[in-house]
Amino acid sequence: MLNPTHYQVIDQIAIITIDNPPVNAMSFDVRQSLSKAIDQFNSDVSVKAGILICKGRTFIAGADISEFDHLPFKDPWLPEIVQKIEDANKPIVAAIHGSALGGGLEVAMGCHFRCAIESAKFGLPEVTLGLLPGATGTQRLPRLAGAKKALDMMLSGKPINAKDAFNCGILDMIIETDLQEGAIAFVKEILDIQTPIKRLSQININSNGVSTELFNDYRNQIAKKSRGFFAPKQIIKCVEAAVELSYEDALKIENSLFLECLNSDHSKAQRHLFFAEREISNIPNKSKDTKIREINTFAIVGAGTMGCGIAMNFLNANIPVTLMEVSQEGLDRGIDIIRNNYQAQVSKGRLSQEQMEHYLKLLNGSTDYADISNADLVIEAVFENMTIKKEVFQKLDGACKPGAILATNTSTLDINVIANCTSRPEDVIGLHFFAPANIMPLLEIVRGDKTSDDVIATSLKMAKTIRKVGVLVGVCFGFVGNRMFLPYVREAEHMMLEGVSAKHIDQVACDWGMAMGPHAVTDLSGQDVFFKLNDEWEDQPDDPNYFRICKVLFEMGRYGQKSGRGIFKYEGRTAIEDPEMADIARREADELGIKQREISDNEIIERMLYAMINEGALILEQGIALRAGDIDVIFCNGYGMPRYRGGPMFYADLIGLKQVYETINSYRERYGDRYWTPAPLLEQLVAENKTFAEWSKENI
Ligand code: 3H9
Repeated sequence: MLNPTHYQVIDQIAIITIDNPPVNAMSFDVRQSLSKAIDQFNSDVSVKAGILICKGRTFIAGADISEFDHLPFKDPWLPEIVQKIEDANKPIVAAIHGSALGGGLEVAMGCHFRCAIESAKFGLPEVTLGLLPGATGTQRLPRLAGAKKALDMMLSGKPINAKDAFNCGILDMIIETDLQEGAIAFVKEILDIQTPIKRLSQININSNGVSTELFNDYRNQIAKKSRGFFAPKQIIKCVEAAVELSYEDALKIENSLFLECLNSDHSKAQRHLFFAEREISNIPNKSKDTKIREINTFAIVGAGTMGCGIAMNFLNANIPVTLMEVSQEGLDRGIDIIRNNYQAQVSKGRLSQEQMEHYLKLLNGSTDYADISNADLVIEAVFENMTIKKEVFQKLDGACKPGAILATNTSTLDINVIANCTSRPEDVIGLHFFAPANIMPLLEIVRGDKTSDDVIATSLKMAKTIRKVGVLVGVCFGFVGNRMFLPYVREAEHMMLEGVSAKHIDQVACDWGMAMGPHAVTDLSGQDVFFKLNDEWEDQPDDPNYFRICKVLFEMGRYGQKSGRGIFKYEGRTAIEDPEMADIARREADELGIKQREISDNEIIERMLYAMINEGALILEQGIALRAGDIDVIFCNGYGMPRYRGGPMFYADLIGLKQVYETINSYRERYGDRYWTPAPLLEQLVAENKTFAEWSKENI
């Protein structure tokens, strides 16, 4: 057994140190060794008090999430450890740096006092994993900080800082010197003035202002904010129990609801994403010697909506950026877009006026390529047209210094063609942001055939700097996200021809959990955008049904939200069903010889998702995405897929690939081979009884 817990005595104070890199997660070895250390502490007559502290970059960051897939848990389990600490016969103080998260904060709340350095963070992020704080956290935090604060922290999952933690009672002291020295001084003070030990399980919750109404308010809040998620409702139940029942009885509820969450598909999906989002930085065959290029100066070419949104990412990270346009008028318009975006945030109280002014000061405008000749990274965000992009890249090639990274924000075009029109294709990469670019977390990092490893590594690092989820993908039409999204929308559209209303299709997608229905999305991006996007695609299916509605709407000038009418009618941004759409669909169906019929909700969701999954399988076998998990990360960060579904490939693994395969074959019988031929990889995995996740592990 490893022994990650050390016991040492200084001035009659036991220093119990956990050392389990990288984040001191409460793995079995930590639990077992900590349990022994507490036994030693209890029986050590030479000590008067103890300090629980951690080595490395952080305090305990929670239970070891990787153990959650291997039930039953090995004893001693975390709630027992927390209780054992609280039951200790002498005071124990948690001394915190870094983050005390989840089980880490629960362990700290088992201690009798808590002190921390000012930079420390405190949180119960279990909800982000589809869980609840199941090591007595739902019972202790309301006792320490009040039911409202506890609910806010547990339902948002967001950590708070030391000052806030001190103000709400979580912390007894903020230490301004060295943590261990400060904690020792704090313990000595407690001993001197004989401060009574605080055992949270034995104190009552302050129920002032806590009523049924409060809980109902939270239920209403989560109905909107956390639509479809399972764990938030269970968290509220636990806090309600904490207020209404004895500690012991309420704890039984916490325990049983924790297990329910843990075994739910939601939590499995969210845990999968936790690891998948960390795995994206793991690039196979990357040499350890790959250097990161130093990038300090940034420029964006193209001050349209996209370019401006991209620029805001840098400004928001306090990084100066130069925005370039060909005309002064276009540049002024772009700067206005950015100012108006920030102003809207100020009006909503999300940003201070001062902060906005600060960001705007970081923004420079230019209409001259010479002004960006010194940029370390230039992102082109001009009109989505190959001729224009080539022109811009030739200019960049001439203007930019050697070693500058030249990136394109194209969403579909061939990066290799763009790269090859420069004299330095190794410096060219795709950085595909998603609209609205200042908000959506996803960034597809598209490697061209000649993109150098250091450009890839630098881009991945840059994504983290501007707080984007950067996923490395390969070149093909639409890369990963748009390539898979097209079959999803194709089916949604085709079902309109078959007689299902756009509203109903969108409702089914939203009931499944999507943030928006497919038709609302195409109306938002623009039917013109979807039409042109397909039109640019050399391999567009030779099929008159393909995106037929989109084509007709484009020809009618019904572009969507921007023209007030697309698939829906718009009053402001509110979509209203347009009865004319049913007529258009019927007319087109007649012309194409498509029979209209009733389609079940099950078929609606299956056709959209399975078409997407089948494309995902092709993408995997072609090496366009490195892992199935990368595809899942893309869809949950850029396409409004709910995290509790875990992404399309996880969802397919969960349903079972055999079922997906058989269903695709049944659609093949009805609709033909063109769109419904199962991907060879899907066929292979069904034969081998494997999942996409297993295949990804073996093939990385
Ligand atoms: C819980 O506590 C349940 C209890 O309430 C009830 C139990 C009964 N476990 O994020 P990073 C790994 S649920 C296992 O890149 P950073 C991570 O995978 C838990 N592994 O670092 C990565 O591995 P690799 C509640 C974990 O500096 C490496 O550590 N707690 C865990 O950007 C570095 O991670 C949470 O949800 C873990 N708990 O951020 C907190 N945490 O290098 C989860 C991390 O192989 N953790 N790893 O890819 C975090 O939020 C961040 O890791 C943290 C550091 C902010 C701590």
